Amino acid sequence: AQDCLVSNITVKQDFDRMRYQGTWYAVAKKDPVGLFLLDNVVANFKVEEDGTMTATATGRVIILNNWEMCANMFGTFEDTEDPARFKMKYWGAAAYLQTGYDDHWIIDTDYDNYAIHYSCRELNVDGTCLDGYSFIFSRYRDGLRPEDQRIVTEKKQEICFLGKYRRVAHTGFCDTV
Ligand code: FEN
Repeated sequence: AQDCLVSNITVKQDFDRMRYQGTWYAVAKKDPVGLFLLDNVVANFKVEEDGTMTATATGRVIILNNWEMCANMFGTFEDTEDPARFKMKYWGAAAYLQTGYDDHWIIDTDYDNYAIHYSCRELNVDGTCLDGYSFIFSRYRDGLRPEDQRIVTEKKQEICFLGKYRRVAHTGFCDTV
């Protein structure tokens, strides 16, 4: 999708939600407009007994008066015709956290090392993404293996977010939750 049309973005073929389960550490993210998770982002995916995919995520946020908190977020995923494209309903454990309903696409993953997630919230009239966010996840806190970095850079380019990512620090701030 080098034309940057959201409708031309390809996702992981035959996405296997069972193999995607467990802990993923965010190593980089592209932020959307508005409130989001700052850093120390860790997600945990699960497939429920009825087959529904769910996830929890934690991350550092700064609320009023510069108060640092760990946000505990929950997501449930609605299936679509494409196994790698979901709609995610999300909400926070605390009432001050925003709720939402976003696209949640798995662009690529090898299940054991890396994953590239993508969400476009708003389209431009030309079909490119006006407001979206993306996470690069690793199974390991320390980051991606060099061989995965090459794939990830390629995919960042395909989703037209190359150069828009920031590294996600893991300082242990949310480790006690
Ligand atoms: C994802 C992994 C799978 C599970 C979920 C994910 C998405 C999380 C989102 C979090 C949004 C956070 C917000 C924070 C907020 C993809 C990681 C669920 C989309 C919106 C503040 C900050 C300051 C304040 C109030 C609220 O609301 N932050 O004063």
